Amino acid sequence: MKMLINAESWDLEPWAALVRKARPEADVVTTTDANSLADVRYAMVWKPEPGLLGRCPRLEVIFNLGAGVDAILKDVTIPQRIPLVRIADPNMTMRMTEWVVLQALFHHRRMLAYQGQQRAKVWHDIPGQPAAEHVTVGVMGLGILGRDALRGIGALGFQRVGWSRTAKEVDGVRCFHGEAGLGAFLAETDILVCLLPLTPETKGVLDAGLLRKLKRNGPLGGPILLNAGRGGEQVEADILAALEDGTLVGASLDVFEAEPLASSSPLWSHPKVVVTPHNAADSEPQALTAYVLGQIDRHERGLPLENVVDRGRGY
Ligand code: NDP
Ligand code: OXD
Repeated sequence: MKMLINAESWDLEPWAALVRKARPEADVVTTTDANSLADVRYAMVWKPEPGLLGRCPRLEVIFNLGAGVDAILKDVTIPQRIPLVRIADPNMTMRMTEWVVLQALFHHRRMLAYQGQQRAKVWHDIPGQPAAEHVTVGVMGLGILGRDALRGIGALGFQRVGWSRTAKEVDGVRCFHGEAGLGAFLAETDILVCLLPLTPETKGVLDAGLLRKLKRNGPLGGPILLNAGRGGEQVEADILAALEDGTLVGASLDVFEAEPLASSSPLWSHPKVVVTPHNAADSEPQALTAYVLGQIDRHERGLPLENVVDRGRGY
């Protein structure tokens, strides 16, 4: 089998070495001239250069080395007939759950304030710490990542609500769906977690109008926003304004409208904001290579590929 590996700004050699080690018979290429691409059957890619995949005449399956496919779907030259498989792997899922639990607890336990007190050498127990059972975490996106994050959050005793496009049932979680369910979902939410894919429908969804619908009289003094979905889902000017006027009391953002986040962005030094560099759920080469090779194995045994993206839906 011949495999192409291509990823914007990544060192490709460790990935190629992993594939060659697991499949010594594999012909792995990272070069993109016509000769190299002629017999490529599988492509393992992350934000590949536009037009590249359309130049592989014998391509059978594309493996997107991430869960989100918004970047690759921008390339309209990729033939529709080629299945696009995304990552859905326990290693990545667990990392995201860690990020959500960490950030939720960070705000719940008022760590921004305690860090400020520590710097000022102030010994003060801020009164009114609510128990987790009195705080509701609401997750937008009840997919692989959203459901596992809710599992992790549930283990700590928080109340849980979730919102998705279509109706869902998740044990212990009050589920809402669609435009009609959004208002009621937000009205119950103290800590809002966005784990939505970026699509035309979700672009800019985290705006002033939505933030104003979050629960106003909750035990944390106001709502908190955690976004590890995509930066295109948030309106950063609205988030900053909401933090100023008290519509939000804190935020943790892993993704941004433009990445890397510009040094001029006020988010970097905002006292109520935690910034992480789009690494909530990093891609670990060993785990993701094993996932891709497992899928190729299924494909070659005539079994259906898993986690094939619905391009019409956009995720
Ligand atoms: P899934 O495809 O498994 O789940 C997506 C969920 O979003 C589904 O529940 C879906 O609803 C819901 N959804 C999609 N569109 C809408 C909409 N218009 N309204 C309401 N709900 C909607 O995705 P994953 O859980 O695997 O990943 C989610 C996203 O997380 C990725 O697309 C990516 O952007 C981001 N991500 C970020 C990472 C990081 O490091 N920051 C790492 C990995 C992923 P339904 O179930 O009804 O279809
Ligand atoms: C992903 C990401 O989509 O890392 O996997 O953002």
